[in-house]
Amino acid sequence: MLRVLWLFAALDAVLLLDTGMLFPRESSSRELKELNGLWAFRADRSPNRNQGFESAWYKSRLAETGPVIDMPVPASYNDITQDPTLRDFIGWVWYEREVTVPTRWITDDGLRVVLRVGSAHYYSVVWVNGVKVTEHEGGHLPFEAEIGTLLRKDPTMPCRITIAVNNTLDLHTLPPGTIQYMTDRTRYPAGFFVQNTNFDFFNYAGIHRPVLLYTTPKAYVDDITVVTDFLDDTGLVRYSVSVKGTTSATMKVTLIDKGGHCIVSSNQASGVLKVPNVNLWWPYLMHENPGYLYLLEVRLKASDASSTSEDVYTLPVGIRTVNVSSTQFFINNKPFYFHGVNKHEDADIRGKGLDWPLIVKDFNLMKWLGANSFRTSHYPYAEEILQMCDRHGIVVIDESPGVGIKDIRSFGNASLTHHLAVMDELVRRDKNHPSVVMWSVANEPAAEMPPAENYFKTLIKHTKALDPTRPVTYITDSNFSRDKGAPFVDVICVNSYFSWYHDPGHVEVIPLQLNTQFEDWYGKYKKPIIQSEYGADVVPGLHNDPPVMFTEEYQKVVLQQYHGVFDQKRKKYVIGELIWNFADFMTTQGITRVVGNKKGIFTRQRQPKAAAFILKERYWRLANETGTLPLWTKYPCPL
Ligand code: GCB
Repeated sequence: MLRVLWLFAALDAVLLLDTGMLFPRESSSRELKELNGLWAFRADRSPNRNQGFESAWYKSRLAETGPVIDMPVPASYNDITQDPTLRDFIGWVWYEREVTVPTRWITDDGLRVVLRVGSAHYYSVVWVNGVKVTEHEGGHLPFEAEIGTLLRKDPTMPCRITIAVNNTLDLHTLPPGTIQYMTDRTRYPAGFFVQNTNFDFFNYAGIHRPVLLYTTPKAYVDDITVVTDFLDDTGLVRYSVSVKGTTSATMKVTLIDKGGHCIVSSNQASGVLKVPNVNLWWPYLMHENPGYLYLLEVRLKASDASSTSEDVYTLPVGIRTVNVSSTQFFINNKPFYFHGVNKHEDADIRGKGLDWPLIVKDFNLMKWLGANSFRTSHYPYAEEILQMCDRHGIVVIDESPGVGIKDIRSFGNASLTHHLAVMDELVRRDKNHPSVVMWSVANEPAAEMPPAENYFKTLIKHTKALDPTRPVTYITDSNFSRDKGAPFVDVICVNSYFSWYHDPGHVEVIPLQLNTQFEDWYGKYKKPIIQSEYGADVVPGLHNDPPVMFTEEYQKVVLQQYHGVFDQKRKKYVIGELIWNFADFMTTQGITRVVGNKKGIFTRQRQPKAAAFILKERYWRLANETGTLPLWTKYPCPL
């Protein structure tokens, strides 16, 4: 009974946003039309980057306003052409695509037609046939607009979608940045400016995730929230369905197992479903059958005087719990040790654009490596990636785009308000993913600054109120002992680069310094610790023995030095290790980066460096010690 009450309490946490953001899925009541492919594209190169708005480029076909080029969607635009000014472009770019919408979508005024953008970086304004339908601040998260009403106003018009996207970062965006104008005319031409940022990845821009149209009936399932628990072998699924477009509807909610059998159903919009002989959702390498998902099918029937409609939405549900003690992290009440990676959404040519071959390759590499988890450094990843995590049992620390908050002006009210809104959007999108076990609100903020205390106290409290079922953290650098936000986190996540940014070349200091790091922080805060980053750059193919920085040998020995300490501390309070980084990735140009950050254990093209084999051996050994290998594997690791 107590469990059930707790589940109710957990679900009462209401998101401040007034609409849901369910992943678009086809069903017997919902159709979907992907708009991926080639769009017309034009960068606004006018000095104030505002000509597109002044001349209303959205009012006519983009090709009529000036020269356009082909631009693939989804993709970053930066690496698509040979033009360095487009690679480094800052300001508004314009995308346009004309779509033919099925006639019945227009004639049937019982349908909603929704235009959805998976993500666009950074600020977007969207028009349909010259009429503004929405705008959205922030990359990495989806936004939508209902456009059926507009299309029906003039059914003879085609559906011309124009999206203007601006990648400019300022003190109040997430991540923050500043624009610096260079006014010394002896050194810079007129109008010269640069975008400064405090993060270590290329500020790729454009429409990064799928754009699509989908339909729902007028009375529709707007959102579903699921919180799970179990008692002995009975699973508990507390759900709540929010409905829009009707006040009188009937509902049937059914939980279906993998074999397609209906396990339990209800006629209520919210309640607790009891699942006998539950199959829990387990992480990869913790159970023989990881990533077990049920389906929660919601059928909503609504009628008015003239007609009856049905909306059907099906949500995958994994039943699992997450808890934290002062020394351990538990999934389904069993200790869980994170042996995983940090990633980036990053690849040749497509930049941060969603790319299925890359996604599947990365999952195959993570499984080959024996990784059971990753952190979405340093922003929310595509929902398609989280769905893969749910299915494969890869555990996720889900991070907001709060990276590079270093300027004291970025701790003010405007920044905090936006950061809170981003957390609302992030939790709204990702709350139902069993793979997501922790929220990370930021990476390496200047947490020693006085305003950081109130900022993080508010931010973490807010995130916990949004989702009381998951721990909250932010990722700290080695200033942790002066860290003003640390008292509020549930798990301490610390990044350190001993023998790299400090004492370069001296790998022999790693054990002592790492030991001190762990003992200091555990001693002060008595919270479990994840080594959330560690690593070293390698130019692939560069060799030297004895090891020298930037060689494959050096990366190997750095890792081995860290691992010795992890092995001592994981018996006490260290609950995970995440290598920086899974793969090499692009950064802005600078004297410490040789065509990007080279701390990957795989190259950007996903070929292993020598250290990948060290990590693979270790992760499979850890899995063998702490978990249960899947049926298809044999230690030390599958071929
Ligand atoms: C860090 C950052 C990460 C960088 C990494 C590095 O602490 O969190 O974004 O890429 O160090 O390689 O310097």
